[in-house]
Amino acid sequence: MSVTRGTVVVWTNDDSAPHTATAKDGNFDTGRLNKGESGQVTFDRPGTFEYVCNFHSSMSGRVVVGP
Ligand SMILES: [Cu+2]
Repeated sequence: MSVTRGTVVVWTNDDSAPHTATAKDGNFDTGRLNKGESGQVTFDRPGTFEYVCNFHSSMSGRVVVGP
């Protein structure tokens, strides 16, 4: 997803399995999100931030933060 600087991104787990949104570079981590739980991260600097799920290595995404 693409967002502007300062955006708070919220991940909500609607799945029955637990997931995380964990930065590949270690800069953020929602921790374990069980069904119905949410985690949020504020993106306050520009760049491209890749993340994965700690439980399912095939699940990944990226947040692109504009200036
Ligand atoms: Cu997962």
